[in-house]
Amino acid sequence: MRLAEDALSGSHGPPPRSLTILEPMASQNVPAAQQSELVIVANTLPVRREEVDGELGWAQSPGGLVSALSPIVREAGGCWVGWTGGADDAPEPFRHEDILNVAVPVSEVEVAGSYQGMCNSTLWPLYHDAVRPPEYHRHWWNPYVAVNRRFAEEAARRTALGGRVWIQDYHLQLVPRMLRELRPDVSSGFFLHIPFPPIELFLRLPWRRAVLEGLLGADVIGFQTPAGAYNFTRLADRLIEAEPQGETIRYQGRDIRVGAFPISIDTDRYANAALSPEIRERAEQLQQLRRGRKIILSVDRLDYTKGIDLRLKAFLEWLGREDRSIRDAVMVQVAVPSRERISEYQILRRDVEELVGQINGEYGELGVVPVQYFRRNLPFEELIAFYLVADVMLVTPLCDGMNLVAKEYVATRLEDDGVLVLSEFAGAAAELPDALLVNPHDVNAMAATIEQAVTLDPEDGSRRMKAMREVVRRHSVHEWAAQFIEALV
Ligand code: ADQ
Repeated sequence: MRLAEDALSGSHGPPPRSLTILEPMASQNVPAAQQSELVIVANTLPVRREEVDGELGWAQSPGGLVSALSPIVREAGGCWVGWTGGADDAPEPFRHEDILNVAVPVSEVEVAGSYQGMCNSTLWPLYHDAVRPPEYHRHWWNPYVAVNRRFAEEAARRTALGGRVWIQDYHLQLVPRMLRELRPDVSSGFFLHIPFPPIELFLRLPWRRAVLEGLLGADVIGFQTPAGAYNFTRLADRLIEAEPQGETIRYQGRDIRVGAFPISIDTDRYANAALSPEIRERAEQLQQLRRGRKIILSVDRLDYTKGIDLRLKAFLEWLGREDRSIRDAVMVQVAVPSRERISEYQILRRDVEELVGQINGEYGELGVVPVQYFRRNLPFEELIAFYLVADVMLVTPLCDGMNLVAKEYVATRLEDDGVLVLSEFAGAAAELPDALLVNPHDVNAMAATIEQAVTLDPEDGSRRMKAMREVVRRHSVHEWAAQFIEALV
């Protein structure tokens, strides 16, 4: 059944401000010779300011996306349009390691309305199963539109005739359509890093039609999982006159490809790091943590979608078993601070820290602490050393687009040992069915799975890890990026 147009606008006043009427532009003050065949558009630039020899310069940002895309963009003589992350901070376009970085200015009011508001307090919780209530504020929508328009205009200026533009993530969902209006000659793709929600949730969004039409401006729309692609296709069928036909949607005379492009990691980088003598030495030092106990590790951004609080409750429950004690296992929770200006994140931090205090207070003994909690960003080498000593890796998000931590752990287990406990609701579960899969909302089941993990038959564990390692070996982030760009012809 298709929803009636009236019903769409009726409950929310007039239909959303039209996104159209952007005049097509040819090159707009960037000479053709300086335009790029391949343009990446992402919320942030692939570089960040860093002090080098006492002087402020630019350094490549950490993270899989940047390391996967940089070589491809470089090879294509390409350009990256993004925000520096600072309010009103827009240095002139500059080259860094052969990539032209074009900074888009975002004002302080826009950071509050678009980034913290619409992106992180509306879209983020809504797309993650509404595990926290999304907030809908009309005064956040206009800054979101304005920021998207600025990104689209910059991408339009920078792209060569017939070039390709790849737009990343939920911050920029209106850009594909705006770009099409400005530059009908370019082909564009959009990739969503977070889950695309079921229609029943998406329809709550007051600006649902504008967002859907924004996305449908792309030629290729990629999701982490087939479920995301399915949700999107079903929505397009219900909400507007789009006709799904297998892997494509026919809309306004165009065929739009919709599919799953599961992201991965730089597998070789993790596998090589696991062989590094310095990192192995550091892992040996970390073994001191063990003192006869199993090491259970979790590594997350401190985000309410990651299920950190329920996981701690499950560990508490496991410790309470008659046959278990703090001499059997230590839990190491590493949490990198995130979005700290948003109140839901402040509440989460307080809850997590209270739980850690409760467990350590109830069960700890002099010199034996059951939960080791580190609220910080670990350097890469230290992260790998932690992966190497972990007997059990608990990755239990309530909802997650993919979850790279699960894949990173697997990639470092060169001896096929170690047990991955993985949430059914992480995109990674679709590719790693050999993990011990768990429902993160079910604290009893999680406690039982922790028990299963610490007692798993080594042969069974090794078979599972081998199969998972093969998956991440075969499909790295480099293949992911190449496949998507190839689809953009
Ligand atoms: P994130 O929600 O940020 O990404 P994730 O995929 O787990 O989640 O990536 C986090 C990255 O940060 C990993 O590379 C991890 O190693 C690193 N990290 C986390 N905590 C750390 C710590 N304390 N110290 C150092 N490093 C830490 C979004 C989506 C995901 C999707 C990715 C990529 O939410 O579902 O997998 O994008 O598409």
